[in-house]
Amino acid sequence: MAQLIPEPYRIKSVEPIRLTTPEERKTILAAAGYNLFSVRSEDVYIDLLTDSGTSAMSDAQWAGLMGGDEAYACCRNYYSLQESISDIFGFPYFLPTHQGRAAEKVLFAAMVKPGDVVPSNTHFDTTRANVEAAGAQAVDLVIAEGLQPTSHHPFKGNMDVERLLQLIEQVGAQRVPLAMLTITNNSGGGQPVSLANIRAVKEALAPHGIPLFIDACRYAENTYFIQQREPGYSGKTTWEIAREIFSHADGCTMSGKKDGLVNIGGFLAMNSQKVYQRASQLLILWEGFVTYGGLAGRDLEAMARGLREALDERYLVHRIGQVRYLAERLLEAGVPIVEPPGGHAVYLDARRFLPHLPQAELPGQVLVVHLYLQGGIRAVEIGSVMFARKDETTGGWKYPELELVRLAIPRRVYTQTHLDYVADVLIELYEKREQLHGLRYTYEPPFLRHFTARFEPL
Ligand code: P70
Repeated sequence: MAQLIPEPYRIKSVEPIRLTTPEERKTILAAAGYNLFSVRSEDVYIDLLTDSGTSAMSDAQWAGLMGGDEAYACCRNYYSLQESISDIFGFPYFLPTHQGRAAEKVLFAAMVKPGDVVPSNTHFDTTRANVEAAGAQAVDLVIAEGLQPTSHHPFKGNMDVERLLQLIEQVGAQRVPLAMLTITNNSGGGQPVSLANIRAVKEALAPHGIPLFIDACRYAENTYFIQQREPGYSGKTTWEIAREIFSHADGCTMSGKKDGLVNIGGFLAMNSQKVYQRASQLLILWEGFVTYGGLAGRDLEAMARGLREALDERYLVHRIGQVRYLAERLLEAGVPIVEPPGGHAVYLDARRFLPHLPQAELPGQVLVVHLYLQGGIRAVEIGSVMFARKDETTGGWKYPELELVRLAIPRRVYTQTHLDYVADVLIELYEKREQLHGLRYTYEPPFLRHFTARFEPL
């Protein structure tokens, strides 16, 4: 039986949500061209599109908003954020940004030059795009187990250190201005990275003088996995583990929209004063003065508080437990998912769910469409719609290996009953899977296709 973990909070403020009728959903979907990015949020019952910016803030965070100091320079909330960053991450320098990708843009513009190579376990899409925008090459070096949906390796987000060393030797250390580690590894299913791996990566980089930056979006979830799974860490607090992780790094980028438990915000932090000075110039150009970086004083305060709350172990037990609960309910019914579940989402394996549909008929998107039709649930396709590439010479398609659908769980937003509802809808859908038909494009934009493509049923 899936293990039930009671919520470590009670509800003080509620936001009504409405389940539309199946007839309404049919009309809504057709009008949206069968693309869930075009469906109004009001027409969604359970929204699992992303865990980013969708968290519920605590009473302490809402109270913090009223303490917003909206002075242009050196507002008091900047200093409370400084204190949180110093306590958790230990970096002496930081710059607030409006979200994660802005921190990435500033970092790579400050440190990377054309022709450089930036290795990572797996670059998230925006990280890769910002590395490439700086004229450099983004290289993914996740361990082989990280790409196998049924491998039960405890740290599937780890970097392959051998391949990292080979890469440095091959291109020369002078062309590697920094290396990244994404914790947890979002593109690999929210899988954690172990402290042993973080140490090994740092040891591989240090003799070459290559700094290590961590994409820290889901750092708190990663500390919990280390505490639960890594030998020697069961007696350590998530706070101690966080300090140890970042003691091996030279800096980090952060989207506060994940483990910062806020709806907007991010930052870039580092040890090097030189990098800080260069990045400050770019921040002022693109985001705002160094003490607010595109955020209001109140946003800085909410993030300062959220970063601390995310390390609360009672919260993490529930958070990770909630994701695991949904995964277990689906596994019990035989619904194929990526195993083991990561920290922020359950990923359905659409190829095994709908084996009768070839990738040309977009099984991941079919599943997304039917989840909405069946139960008003919004998920996101991470498969052919997002990643298939057209061969320019033959006009044929090259399909990705994995055809997934992500059910991302917003933090502190949905209850046990909501997740049971999601599981029930999915299990019903699985029982009638043979009746589901494919989709084809009616509009296919040239890039970032998934956001604006339109479809029709075959
Ligand atoms: C997600 C969102 C954002 C992200 C991330 C990592 C590891 C940086 C960023 C950028 C993006 C998304 C995807 C699909 C639908 C909606 C939103 N991830 N690094 O859900 O941060 O968004 O603040 O610029 O995961 O995974 P930011």
